[in-house]
Amino acid sequence: MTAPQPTKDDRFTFGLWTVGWQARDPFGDATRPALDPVESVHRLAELGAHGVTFHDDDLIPFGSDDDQRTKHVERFKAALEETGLVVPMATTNLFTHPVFKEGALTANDRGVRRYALRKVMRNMDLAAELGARTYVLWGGREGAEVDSAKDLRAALDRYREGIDTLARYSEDRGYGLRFALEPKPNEPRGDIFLPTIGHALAFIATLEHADLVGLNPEVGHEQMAGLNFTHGIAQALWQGKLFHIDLNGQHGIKYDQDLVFGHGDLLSAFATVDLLEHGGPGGGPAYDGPRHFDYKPLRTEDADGVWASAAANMRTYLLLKERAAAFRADPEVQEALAAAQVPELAQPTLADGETHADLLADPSAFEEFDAEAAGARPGGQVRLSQLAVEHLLGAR
Ligand SMILES: [Mn+2]
Repeated sequence: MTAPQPTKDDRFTFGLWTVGWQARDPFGDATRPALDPVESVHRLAELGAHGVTFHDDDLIPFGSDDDQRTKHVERFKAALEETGLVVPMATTNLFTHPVFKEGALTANDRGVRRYALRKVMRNMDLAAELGARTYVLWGGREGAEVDSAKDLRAALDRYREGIDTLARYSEDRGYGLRFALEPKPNEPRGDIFLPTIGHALAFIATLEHADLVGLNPEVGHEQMAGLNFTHGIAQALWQGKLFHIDLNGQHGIKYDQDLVFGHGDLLSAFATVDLLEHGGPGGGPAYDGPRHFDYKPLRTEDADGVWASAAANMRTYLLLKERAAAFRADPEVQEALAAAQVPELAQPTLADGETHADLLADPSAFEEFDAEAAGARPGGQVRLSQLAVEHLLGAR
């Protein structure tokens, strides 16, 4: 099989912190040297990426003075100009420095909360300058290990206050940013606030600037909670809230693995790509934003392995995109979908203008309805599942 080559049109993007991860973990030291963000920009461009994303501290080391900051930013801008890479998204590191050990926007300490807001606003200025459209907020330290050490409802009040303040700042400055909350159930905190897509969607509905706030769901984060990622992003799409996406791989309920996309639950990855590429109107794309990879090259890999793993994310996505297109174009799949009555779900349950009184007056809906026959009808689900597996395996 000839491998599809990524191009900028595929809109693949990577966080500087992904390829730049030095593979320090809670039990071991770094296994790779630090990577210059400028080198990452060039290498990712050569591999066919469309853009890069960053936390403030990925680009400008924490504690840099203004002169150093300007130099880091200017070098980065020059690399973007040379390669044509764009910065569609940026985010803030509100988790590494000890100041955030008890939280950032929801820290008990008001001074820490005010400092966190300023740190975000400062990087929003840079994000807007670099042309970013989306600002991600992952609240890795917004949570607790000790329930009695946090007033949970006050924490949600402060979270809401923080997000609304940042949204107002973007509007008042004319930045036009949209904010994307990234749910995660745990790690590094024992329990993180807004742990799943569902919690975050419910929270967003309470915001003053709810229209400017959506989600950045990550494959592994939902799967760490035992949830179906594809179902989660489908609901986010349904509510118009899939503002960004973090693609990676995860093997079920355990620590956050951040594997290469598709290197965890491959069938789920197939369903995700099928939804993104074919879940929209007329079978077209359901999502037109960047395909962003938030993964970590395995700790066992050297520098060459880092770039091979970056390429693997894009290649896997494109292969799954090919497989999903073949699945959708297969007449037997179409027939199996019809046999399983999948298209029928798009038909409203009540007829146009029909009321509950009309439903009560319709004997075919109840009195004459043959529940035994409907209960005995074959589902055809396994056939669909096997067709997907066979397309994935290249057997069709
Ligand atoms: Mn992750």
